[in-house]
Amino acid sequence: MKDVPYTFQLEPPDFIPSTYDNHIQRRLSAMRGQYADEAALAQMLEQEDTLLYDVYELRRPEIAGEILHGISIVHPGKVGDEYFMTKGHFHSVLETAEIYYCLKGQGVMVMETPEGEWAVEALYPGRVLYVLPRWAHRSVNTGCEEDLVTFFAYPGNAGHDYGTIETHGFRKLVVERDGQMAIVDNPRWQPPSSRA
Ligand code: S6P
Ligand code: ZN
Repeated sequence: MKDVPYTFQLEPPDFIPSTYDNHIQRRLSAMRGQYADEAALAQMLEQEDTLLYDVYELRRPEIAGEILHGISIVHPGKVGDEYFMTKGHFHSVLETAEIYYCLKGQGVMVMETPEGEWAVEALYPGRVLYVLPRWAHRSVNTGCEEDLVTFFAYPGNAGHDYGTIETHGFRKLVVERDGQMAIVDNPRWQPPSSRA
């Protein structure tokens, strides 16, 4: 971890930071239960535990006042008709926001609040997205061939709650229908008020 001000480069075509501390890779096997078409996921897993996304982090103390930041790269592909996506999470400290800046590719951010309000915003190069405090977020690559690359920054004390999304999923799924991106209801999702 650096103890003097620092810079790093984000260069095309890959935008992998010129320096980073942590490289996380998430594969298909980490997404069991998250895709609507479980048979398609099982079938794909028989062939290969495909890499879905990479995250490159610059390490900072996980405390208020710091800003955690890095690069997220979601690769192109689908499970059934549902695009490759991140696991998605709420921040453990709900009242913490996040900024995303899209550097490459085409995609969307799927978001929702604990009360079930939802939003989907497009991501494309040059686009900045402000994820409000309290909104869970998942990035989805809707492109055919290109990676979806975003720079992200969020408060050091935010933490991650993956469990709520793992259990209930997001309210909306992003799928391909007749060659186009479509937003559909997640059949697994229940209103927060009716959850056990
Ligand atoms: C962290 C921030 C991103 C994600 C990354 C992977 O708060 O939102 O760095 O960690 O896009 O997504 P996930 O849902 O697997 O953490
Ligand atoms: Zn986040």
